[in-house]
Amino acid sequence: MTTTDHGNAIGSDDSVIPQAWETYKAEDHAIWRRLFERQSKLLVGRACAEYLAGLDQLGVCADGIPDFRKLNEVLDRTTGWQIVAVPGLISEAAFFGHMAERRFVATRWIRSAAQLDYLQEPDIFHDVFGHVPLLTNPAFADYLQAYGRGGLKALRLGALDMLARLYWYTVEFGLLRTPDGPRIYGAGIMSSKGESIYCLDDPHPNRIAFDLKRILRTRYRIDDFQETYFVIDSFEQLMGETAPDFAPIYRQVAELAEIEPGDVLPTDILVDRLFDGRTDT
Ligand code: HBI
Ligand code: FE
Repeated sequence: MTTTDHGNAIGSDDSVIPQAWETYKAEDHAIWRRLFERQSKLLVGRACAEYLAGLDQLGVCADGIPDFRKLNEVLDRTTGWQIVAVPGLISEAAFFGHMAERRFVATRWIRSAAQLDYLQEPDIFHDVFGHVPLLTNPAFADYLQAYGRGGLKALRLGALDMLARLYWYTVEFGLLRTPDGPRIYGAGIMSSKGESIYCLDDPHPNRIAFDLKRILRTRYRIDDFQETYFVIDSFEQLMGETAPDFAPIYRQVAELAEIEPGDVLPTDILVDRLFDGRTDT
């Protein structure tokens, strides 16, 4: 079992705890405010409209660390999701079990001023600012619940390495195609200053049209910005394409070679070219 910088062994404590919002100190709220102000400026014209609408609806703002009780009132009225607080990384079985029941697990600790730009594991800014706004979107909310159910099944089938790539390349690092160009919906990008600029503006990474089997074969980097982003057309597409039974898909994909993070295949549709008005052939 690995111990992380934050001192939690993954899966060592799956308990749901109170957020204990009253116990945050002025410094904690000040860190939230710095992070919120920095990201919310950057995300205009970069984050997808669904995300920005959710942020607004939830009342997540620069005032300070949000109180889960208030967020849960809004979520209850919109998609029926709830946020539950956990001490840190929890076991995969517990993580997917909550998700399958429309409960999103969020950490309650916030990074220190020295860790503003890089974290090895999620804190409340990543979890709440990055993930929670899209839980107000009905199609995304259904996708995440379906992912939780799929996660429990993948655990039984021994296919979690494959399925975890889908989470990574959609929920954490996904881009959405819009008439104005690609926009961010992935929480890992949303909560990162550097990557929210890099993923859209830098010529280096590949931006490839969503392709389920292709994603299940693609390794990912956890130590640097992504080499490849996958671009969906809509959250309905994401839900539709991941609705089928994955068991036969896992068997097919297991026979195929893995794809390295930066590889481009002849069959890939590069989205930048579509926006340039050139063809993808
Ligand atoms: N626990 N708190 C927490 N947050 C996560 O994002 C998380 C987790 N446990 C397991 C897990 N993620 C992963 O295995 C998934 O990314 C597949
Ligand atoms: Fe995350």
